[in-house]
Amino acid sequence: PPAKPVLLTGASGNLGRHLAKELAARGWRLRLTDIAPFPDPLPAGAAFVKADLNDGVALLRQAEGCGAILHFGGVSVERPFEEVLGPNIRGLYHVYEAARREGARVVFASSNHSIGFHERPSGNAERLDYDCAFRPDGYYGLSKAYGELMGRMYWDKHGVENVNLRIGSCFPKPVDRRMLSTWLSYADLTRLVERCVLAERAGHAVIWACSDNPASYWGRDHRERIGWAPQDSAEPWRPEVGGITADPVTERYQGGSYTAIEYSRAC
Ligand code: 15L
Repeated sequence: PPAKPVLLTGASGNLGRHLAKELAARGWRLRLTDIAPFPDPLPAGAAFVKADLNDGVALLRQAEGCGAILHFGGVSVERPFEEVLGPNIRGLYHVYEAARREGARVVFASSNHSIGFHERPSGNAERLDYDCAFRPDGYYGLSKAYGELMGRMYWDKHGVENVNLRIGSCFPKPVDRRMLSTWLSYADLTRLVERCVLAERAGHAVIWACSDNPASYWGRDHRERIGWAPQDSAEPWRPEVGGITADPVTERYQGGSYTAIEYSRAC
């Protein structure tokens, strides 16, 4: 386990709950926080404090003495701008200021929606690399792009290390056709987060956080630097997941249905 405690925001969310349980089982000392109460029995060695990401003082207090902040908090789906602003934009600033003060590394739950308006590749040759242009597919995706850029700035200016996980679709199993490309298993997520914290050096890193899916849209990233490779694959679920949707916008872009929300471009 890491030498210092680790702060986990968004601890009461689906991924937060899973990480809290798994990392605590590996002997990690965890500080958990969320605006919602923690719904499970508290794992051994973990403490929970209810707090809003808008509250910078609370975050500074929670991060005291921590060696890493796993930032999984905030709005996790497309919402109106005003709902995204506080938790996802101001909240990120509070996380990074706390990390700067503690000399802590940030592991940021970014999303494929920061690049969602890239078209889906028709073959392996066209896989997207980590340094592709941001093409956010809504206010949520825009907040994730902003978070990655904030990591870029805090590394360049203050030497705050950060790993930005462009998570595809992290669910117990793939449930639609797009997830044959984007699915990330819970087990691959846990191993990824472990490496993000334990790796000797991170700098500013970007990782395509999906399992070893033959149909993946994504190519090069910084996984070698942190020593991670996915072990699971979405492919065994192919017979179960069903066909393509009826919506041409959803089917055209990597972000899927998020790209079609309030889509009003005439072409
Ligand atoms: C996300 O960023 C969401 O948090 C998650 O609920 C899924 O919608 C996922 O993207 C996805 O693209 O499948």
